Amino acid sequence: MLCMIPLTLPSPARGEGKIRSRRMDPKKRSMDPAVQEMLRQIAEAGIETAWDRLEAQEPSCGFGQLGLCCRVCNMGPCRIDPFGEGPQRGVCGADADTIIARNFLRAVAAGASAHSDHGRGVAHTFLAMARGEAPDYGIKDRKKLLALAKEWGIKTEGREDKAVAEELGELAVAEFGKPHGTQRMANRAPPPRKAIWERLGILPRAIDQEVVEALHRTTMGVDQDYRNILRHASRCSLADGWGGSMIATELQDIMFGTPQPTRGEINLGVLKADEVNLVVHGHEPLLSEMVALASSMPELLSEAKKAGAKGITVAGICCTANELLVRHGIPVAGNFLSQEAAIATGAVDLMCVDVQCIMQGLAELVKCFHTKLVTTSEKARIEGVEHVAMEEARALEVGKAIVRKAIESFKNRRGPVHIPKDKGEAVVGFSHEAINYMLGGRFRASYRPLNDNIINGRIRGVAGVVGCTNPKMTQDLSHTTLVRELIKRDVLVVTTGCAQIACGKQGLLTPEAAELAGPGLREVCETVGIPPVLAVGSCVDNSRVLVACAEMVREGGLGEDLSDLPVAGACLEHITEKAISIGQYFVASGVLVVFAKKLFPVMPGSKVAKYLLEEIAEEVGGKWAVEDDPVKAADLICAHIEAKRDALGINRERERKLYGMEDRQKLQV
Ligand code: BF8
Ligand code: SF4
Repeated sequence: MLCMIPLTLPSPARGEGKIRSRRMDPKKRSMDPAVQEMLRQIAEAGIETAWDRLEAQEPSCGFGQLGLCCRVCNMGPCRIDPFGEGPQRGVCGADADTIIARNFLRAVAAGASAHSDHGRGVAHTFLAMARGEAPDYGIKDRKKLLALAKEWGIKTEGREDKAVAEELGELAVAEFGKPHGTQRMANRAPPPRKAIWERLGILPRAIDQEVVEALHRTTMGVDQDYRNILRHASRCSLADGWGGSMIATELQDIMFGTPQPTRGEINLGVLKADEVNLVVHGHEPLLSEMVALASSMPELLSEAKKAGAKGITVAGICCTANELLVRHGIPVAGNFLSQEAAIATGAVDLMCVDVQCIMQGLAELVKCFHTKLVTTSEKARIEGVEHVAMEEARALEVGKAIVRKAIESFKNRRGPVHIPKDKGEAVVGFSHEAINYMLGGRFRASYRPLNDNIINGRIRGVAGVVGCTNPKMTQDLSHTTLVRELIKRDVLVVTTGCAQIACGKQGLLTPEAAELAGPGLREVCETVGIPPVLAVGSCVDNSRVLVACAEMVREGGLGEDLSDLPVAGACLEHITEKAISIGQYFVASGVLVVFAKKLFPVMPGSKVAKYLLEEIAEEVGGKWAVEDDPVKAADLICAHIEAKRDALGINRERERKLYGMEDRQKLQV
């Protein structure tokens, strides 16, 4: 029996959870054998998980799922009958499309806020570092500092690095709330793309302004033209992708190092029975970098040994994990749906969380184990959970205090732990710079060889497979099925977020996975020594994918704009509003984006659906597509990629080759 302390959840939910857990086949809940193993343990102990809570919520509200529920004012809540029999307008007169579009824009605004507030936090710490007010942080990638400074018109010659960084930090902080002008990072987009944004009036201004305007427009009685509302969704999301997220990525690289290919291990098997296990969970690397640093300090290692542990293992969950993995090869315990399973191993001595994707259910769950849960961000506290405030002026000290708490907690272990053996090897850290270098040949880093291999057809195109793991789907199944299909068809995959962790668990992030790729992609991977699935980082690192796409255009031979490229994106297990923002900024950047049909919060057949799935392409070149089946999603992506190749005129070579042997033999007959 795992659970030593009675849960405080209402008994019906708990009791039902227990019965359901026993009934529900763990294989339907997750394809990850480690999570399946833990789900069996959890069911035995009668502990509830996100899957049980989902079942308790079912059937999910159909109005909400289709975006038809409006609660923006107190004449409502109002809902539109999707079958046309009940009310077709809210009290204010809003119709279905206005309501769906408003909900969609609000999701984008919330998602953009999450990424961008993370970015703002990084920018503030960066500025404090430059001013000497955050002494534990420094400049790890000087080259990137100087390159970004130059890009932003900051004088670098004859100046101290810290002076350059201070000016850069001030400009970065200003990107969030400057009264005039547009996002500096948007200048990285190819000129025709920027021209489209300018023409449509969606070139993003200050990030805060786009979010505030989104909330204003969607209050009762303001914007009532779904197209106009959704154009602002584009603008707001662009402030995320080409603004807040990109700033987060760039400044984190300067402070913590730009990822380079490095080895790592992924899944619950990274936890160690005889070591202090400290799990960092959330999204911001600011504190977890310090925790990781502290865990390797001799004084703390000797304290751990005195407590009877062989060492200290720091492992990550969610995007904090991805940040540490791609920069330092620090192991990953799991993705979003693994967070409860990690605690249920009984081997996690402390879980330290920052912001985003942290289940409140953890606070109850840890009561069943010795695990100590600690919140660290003023923005994200949990009732009843100890708070250790992150302070940038004494960050390493805070990191050390957290490691000491983990060591203390290790002493309270209550008997045998249950750690699944599963873990996947991975080679990760394919930043734009690393791709440039790896694929760029021996003499000069460039995207030329990547472009050439796309043009010659060995690589058909590039697809981003990104995002969450949703308990409404079997964990990891859609992501990894899609990835396997794509690489089999010679499509190079780049991945971020929980999808990246899903791929890592299954060994898809190794060079050996090239065996699963089609002959063209395999040849390229084996020649260069890269995996067919490139791990790019966290969800804010989707900005790296934008930069890589812009670089492919700049390199030449694949068109003039991002929308000309044979590329696409997919997120088939999405949960968060952040994923909607990411999807929208890729669409507005000219890319096809595929989401699961059953998770897409837009009523099929509505005008909003028609706009997002079709008409928007006439404006921005990109569009959404919806598909639940990952194999069919691969079909969609490949058809799109081939259509782009046709338009570029680079499929001619292949057609001539196809005409070769067989047709000649026929002619001879
Ligand atoms: O930002 S992929 S579940 S962890 S939201 Fe959350 Fe989704 Fe995972 Fe990272 Ni991204
Ligand atoms: Fe209802 Fe209109 Fe108020 Fe929404 S804004 S809750 S549709 S009255």
